[in-house]
Amino acid sequence: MGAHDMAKRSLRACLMATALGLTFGSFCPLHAAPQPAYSEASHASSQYDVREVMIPMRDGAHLQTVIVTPKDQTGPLPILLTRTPYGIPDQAMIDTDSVKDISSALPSWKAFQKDGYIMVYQNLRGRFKSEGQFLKTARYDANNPMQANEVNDAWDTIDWLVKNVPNTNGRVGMYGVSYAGMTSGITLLHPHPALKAISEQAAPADQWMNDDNHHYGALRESYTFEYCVLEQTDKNKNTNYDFDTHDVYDWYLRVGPVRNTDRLYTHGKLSYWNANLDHPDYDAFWQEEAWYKKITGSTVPNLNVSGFWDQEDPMGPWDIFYKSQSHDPDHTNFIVAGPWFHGGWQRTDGASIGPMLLGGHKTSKEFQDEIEAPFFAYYLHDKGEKPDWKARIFETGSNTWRTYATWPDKHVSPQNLYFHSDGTLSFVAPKAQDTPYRQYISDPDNPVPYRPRPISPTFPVREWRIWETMDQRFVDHRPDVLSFTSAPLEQDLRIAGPVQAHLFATTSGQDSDFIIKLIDVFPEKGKESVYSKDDKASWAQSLDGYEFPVAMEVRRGRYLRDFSHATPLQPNKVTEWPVSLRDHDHVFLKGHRLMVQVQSSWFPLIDRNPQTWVPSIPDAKGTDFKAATQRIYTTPQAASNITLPVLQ
Ligand code: PG9
Repeated sequence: MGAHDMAKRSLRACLMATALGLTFGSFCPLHAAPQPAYSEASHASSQYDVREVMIPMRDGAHLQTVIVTPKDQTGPLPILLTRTPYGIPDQAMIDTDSVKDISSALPSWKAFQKDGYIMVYQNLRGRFKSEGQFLKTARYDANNPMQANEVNDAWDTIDWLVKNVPNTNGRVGMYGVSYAGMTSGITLLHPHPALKAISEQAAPADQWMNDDNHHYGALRESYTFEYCVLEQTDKNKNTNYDFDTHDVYDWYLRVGPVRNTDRLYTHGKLSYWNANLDHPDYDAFWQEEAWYKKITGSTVPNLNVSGFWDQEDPMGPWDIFYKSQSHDPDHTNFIVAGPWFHGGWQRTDGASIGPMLLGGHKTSKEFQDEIEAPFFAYYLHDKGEKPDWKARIFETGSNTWRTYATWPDKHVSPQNLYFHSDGTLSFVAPKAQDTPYRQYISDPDNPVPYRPRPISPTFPVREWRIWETMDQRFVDHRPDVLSFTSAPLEQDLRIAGPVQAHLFATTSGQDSDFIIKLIDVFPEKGKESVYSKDDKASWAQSLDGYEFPVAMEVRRGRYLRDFSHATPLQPNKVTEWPVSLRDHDHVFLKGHRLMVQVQSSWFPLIDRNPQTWVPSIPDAKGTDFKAATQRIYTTPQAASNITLPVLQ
């Protein structure tokens, strides 16, 4: 039944109930103030009243919503709203405090309770009991007020909440991680007047350019496929794909060209997955999804939050932050970033990132108590001070919270770290030399794994969360991975700001990928790690000699010239590959070495590039995949390097 039919049914039931003189149970569009306001279920709990309601949207669809009110509420409170596709917490979760296990109810809700909030959780349309169709899209057409989208659904929800929930102070905040970050952030495009503060956290902003689904057009094969299974298989649950192998590297290699996933297994059931395959280029479909481009400025105070080791949406918060900066006269646009995987600031205490300890800090707790809660308290309760900073960043290496009045910091000076053909790395530009390049063979039949095998499925989440912190020694012996390493640093090297690689490279093929990793190599005898040295079982987890990735990125050759139109590369022609490695704040400590690794596959995170010319990679044939010779140039004219934002 479509949303429209549901709405008609609801209206008919309402009319009938009214005619019969009954009090209508669920919200009725004919009643301005429905009686009772809370319709479906109301539960007793020791500390909270938990009520479930179906809130009507403008097109008649009703969205399943849980309202959690503190029992000891003495006066009007603000509302904090989270909108999620993953399932809202039920009574049991709230009572047992197990809400941390799902992304819709974040642990920091407890940190908020000292100030007092009415917490509201809503399932997005089409998920669980919410009516309508799950959109799985960030589209928004300002000229079509009846369009079903997350901007209008948030607007209608807030409008209903301020009119129907008793004893509020009329102010609403929104927050959430990832999908729920997107549903918070996207309200910047048309905020309800009662929406006074938001915190988008790890929100995707441009799914083709650099978030969940693609990075510069390279398809994030395993994540995107498994995510679509998770959300598009069954309306009433999150579904994990049931792989028939322990090592999904094998499964994806066996599948071959990406379209085979659908041909062999999912048979058209995953519409969003198929959209990814049908739209390999940055076409109108993806440009419409890149919702942050419609931001005109900081329309609602917004605390953007990002993790430097976010394996899903590393770019979204920075895109939203930078775009909102274009018009921020009241200084209401902020960013917080730290040593966290995707949503890590809500899921762990943040005392370590991978095996690296963070100097006794509990970065997540510090964020929740000292940044996030005061932010909402200021805007929703009039408590405390307005933040007088632009960026609060936990810098790794020095393990220090930094406060920046501007971001990037004005004192940064860009310095080039050059690759040399003898495998070294230094701030000295290369001189003319005998060997102008280093080379390797990239073979799509034997792609470089993105983390040590066996590779577990993305869901339920196991190593997936922390793979970006994994020791890169697991590949640096491979003949198809080039490593460039510096001498041990004589003093600390502090970087804060955007990191940008410039690769000068050739391929013997007509298309190719290059993956670049900037790595902090720990001394052979050094730092303590989260693993005890006495524990022989965890010897391999010591930080001694650890190759810790600070930044990693992929670029796909067919989109070097134009993201919207794929074009072949000219074989063996030296070409510059600019690769943005995003913003970072890290200190490479004295005695550590810098390393750069270059490779041409990252599987099955990124789909394999056939390295021959095909109009669409998902639709390539098995025989299109061919080995290619890759050369990385290190001459004065073609000096491959990484530009680091160095703070003296
Ligand atoms: N990274 C997930 C996601 C967000 C939005 C769209 C698709 C996926 C998430 O963690 O919610």
